[in-house]
Amino acid sequence: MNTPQRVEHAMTDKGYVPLYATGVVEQPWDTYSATDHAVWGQLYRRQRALLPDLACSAFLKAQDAMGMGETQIPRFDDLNEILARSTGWRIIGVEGLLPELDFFDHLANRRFPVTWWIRRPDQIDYIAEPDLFHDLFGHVPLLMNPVFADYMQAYGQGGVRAHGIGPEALVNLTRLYWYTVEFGLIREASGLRIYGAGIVSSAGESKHSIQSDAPNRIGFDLKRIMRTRYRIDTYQKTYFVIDDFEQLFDATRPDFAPIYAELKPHESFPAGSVQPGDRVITRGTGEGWLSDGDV
Ligand code: HBI
Ligand code: FE
Repeated sequence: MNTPQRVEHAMTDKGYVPLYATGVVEQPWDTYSATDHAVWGQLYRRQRALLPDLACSAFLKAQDAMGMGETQIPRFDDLNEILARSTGWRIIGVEGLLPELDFFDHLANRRFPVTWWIRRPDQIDYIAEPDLFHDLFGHVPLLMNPVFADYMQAYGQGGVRAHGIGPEALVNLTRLYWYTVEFGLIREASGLRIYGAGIVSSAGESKHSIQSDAPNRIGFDLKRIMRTRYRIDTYQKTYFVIDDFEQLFDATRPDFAPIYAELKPHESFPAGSVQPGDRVITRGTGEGWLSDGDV
């Protein structure tokens, strides 16, 4: 495998994070080693064994339709042929986490940035930053769903606007991404199911988010989410549950500028709190929660 083009480390609200070169790169598929393909295969098999009872049907259906499999790391070009025909989205290769405005601009133009490199075997269970497995296995399948695909674009457009409004607006909007695109749950006839990429790409959190008594599960509420801090280094203390993807897309119809202004004087909520007015689906026991570390 080539070497990722890491540019610098920067202190952010999420701690000390690596920043990468922002250019779009061709997926260097021929440079993946047997170990890289084996890491993909191991992660793919483990998640696909777990997810039939845990992930939402749209995710599972889309992943099959895209032809992702365990034998080798998928080629972006192959996935793009299928994506282009279904929703007009396209994946592009990137070195890793992008500055927010670059990231939003890609989404606003229906381009999803996928990290081209995959984690090492000793990082199978946890990696702090997005790699190819998280981006491709976790995020890309739902881009095949027309309503979710439109939500992602609307989010990117909202991100570009929030970036122009200021840092507090961006914090509000980032929480929406976190509690939906990364860690969202959806109600299906068979029960609660996962759609968030951060969950479907994690064996531990896939089980925890659906089966554990520890976390709160609360009905989706845009302003509530925008005020809620989150966890980056432990399982979430709270998951927000949508009824369908239309609910998510509809939430992005209003102009967020007045909402940011309304929320500005208010304090944020701790990640594990239950608030008056919450539609509580399950109130968590809080077992195993660390008392600090919300961001
Ligand atoms: N860059 N490549 C990449 N992938 C992400 O998921 C990502 C990013 N940059 C910023 C970012 N996510 C977050 O700040 C979200 O708020 C959008
Ligand atoms: Fe992600």
